[in-house]
Amino acid sequence: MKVLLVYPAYPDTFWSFKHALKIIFKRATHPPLGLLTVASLLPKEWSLKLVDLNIEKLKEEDIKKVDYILLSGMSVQRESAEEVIALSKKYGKKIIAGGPLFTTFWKDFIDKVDYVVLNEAEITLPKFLEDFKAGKAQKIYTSSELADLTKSPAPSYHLINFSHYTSMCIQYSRGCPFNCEFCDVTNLFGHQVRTKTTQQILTELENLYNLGWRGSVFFVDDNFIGGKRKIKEDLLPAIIKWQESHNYPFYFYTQVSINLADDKELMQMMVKAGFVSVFIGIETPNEDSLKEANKVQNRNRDLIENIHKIQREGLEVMGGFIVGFDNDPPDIFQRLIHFVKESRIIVAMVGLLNAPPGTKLYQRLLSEGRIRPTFKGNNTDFETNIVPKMDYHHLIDGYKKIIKELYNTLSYYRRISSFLDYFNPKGRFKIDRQFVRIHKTYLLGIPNIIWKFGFLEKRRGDFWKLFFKTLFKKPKALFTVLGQIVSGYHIRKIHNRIFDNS
Ligand code: B12
Ligand code: SF4
Repeated sequence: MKVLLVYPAYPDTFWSFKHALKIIFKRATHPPLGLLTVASLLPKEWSLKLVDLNIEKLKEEDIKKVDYILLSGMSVQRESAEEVIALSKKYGKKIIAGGPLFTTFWKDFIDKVDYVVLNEAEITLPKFLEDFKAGKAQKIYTSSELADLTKSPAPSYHLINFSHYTSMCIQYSRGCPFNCEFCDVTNLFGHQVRTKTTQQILTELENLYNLGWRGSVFFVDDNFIGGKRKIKEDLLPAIIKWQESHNYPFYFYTQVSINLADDKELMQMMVKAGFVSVFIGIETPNEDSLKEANKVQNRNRDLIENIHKIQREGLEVMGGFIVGFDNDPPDIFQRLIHFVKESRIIVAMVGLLNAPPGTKLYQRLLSEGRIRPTFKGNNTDFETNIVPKMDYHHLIDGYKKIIKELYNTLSYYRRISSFLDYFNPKGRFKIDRQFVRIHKTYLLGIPNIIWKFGFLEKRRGDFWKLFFKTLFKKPKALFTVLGQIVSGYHIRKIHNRIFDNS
């Protein structure tokens, strides 16, 4: 059996980082970990090829040669997924579809693909394969049971070409103990935090290492600190030991909840293990909106001080923010701008409140007649599927104001500079020289960043000020700062395009 695993292309969005990737000679930020895991669940005798459309085009010869297409994707990749389906049909190839897009919107695809194998493949795919072998495969496979991750196979990393990606992905846990109204993570992966074993993670790190990867690794967990005790007692000590014995080939980033700030020991262990940054859903500085969103973990705390605490321990904080809550007051935009500047968060992903189907927010707004049919799955493109309480035009104007204020070059560089004043990368590991040597990003990317922002772009003087400040005062933060400069450039480009079209 010859199989083609296809990952659809992202549109040009905040998270695509397309404009930044060009500068550092890369094609995508992350490989499709879902498909790499699915690949490991398929019969060993099948011949597999993976095509990530963010890296390369789907060639007609590739389709012609295979028996089946396995298609994955998120909601934002719908357009590209539809194109893959059309092309596969043109050559009479059968499609097996799975992953978040199809799990959420299977009804839209049931007549377009041959099989939908939904939810977690560890549960549904073996059942499908068994029936398939017996010649009695059904149209749809779904399950409310959640997978035991200790039985999830190591991803087939060998199917991808590392040199095109900025970061690899690894997953320790699924699920989140919290219950934020707008989030579909718990709907897809449950409340109970399920984890792989420490040994599985060490094997996966070892696999990446043996295949030659060096540099950034994203722990894609919904909330890496969802089960604190296990990571403090077991996982982190093992990663620290592994990193030391391998001369720190990797640095990590992940997603956590704000209560990380309450645990100094945990922050220090994460830094020692090689974590350099964390993404936190801050959402809003407005207490009533946090209450409305059931964001209990963010309530009744000094969020700015908490963020500073994490930064002082040596972790950069990226923040997710949302405007458009029912309880947002008219001055929310100004308050949010002030908050981001005070917190010294450089990359702040500010989005409009959207209600993904399946969330509690979706149910509530549906019953209030406030759901619109347009859900694209991307909350940073000035579109929303909800009817906000606030006047829609006031919301969009306010949102644009935030973006303009936070992402103009001067204000962005100033935020990096003030972040540097307080950021303490002392506890950070010494970077292994091999990874600088091996990684194209550093060999070619850094000179290109310096050339572009120091000689070609606007605000060159500000770039050099920032560059030398980092070099002399916080040299360990140099990669972070250069990375942020490139990210800011991408975000500006994305927003300019959206402003031009609106
Ligand atoms: C890493 C990640 C990213 C990364 C990289 C994505 C990548 N290349 O894989 C980045 C940061 C780029 C990203 C961005 C976004 N993401 Co994201 N992301 C994740 C995250 C945290 C982990 C994904 C992952 O690797 N999981 C581990 C693998 C093993 O799980 P999996 O992919 O789900 O695959 C399993 C099953 O789905 C299934 N499966 C998957 N594919 C297939 C295919 C077949 C044929 C079969 C049978 C089964 C199958 O089997 C796998 C094993 O169980 C998930 C949350 C999560 N817990 O999964 C969100 C998630 C996928 N992202 C989501 C969203 C909304 C986004 C953004 C739109 C956010 C935004 N507001 O802009 C952007 C869009 C990207 C873009 N460029 O525009 C949603 C998708 C919801 C949906 N229904 O589509 C999720 C589920 C989080 C959430 N609930 O909000 N994301
Ligand atoms: S903490 Fe994050 S992952 Fe957990 S429910 Fe809230 S938004 Fe979702």
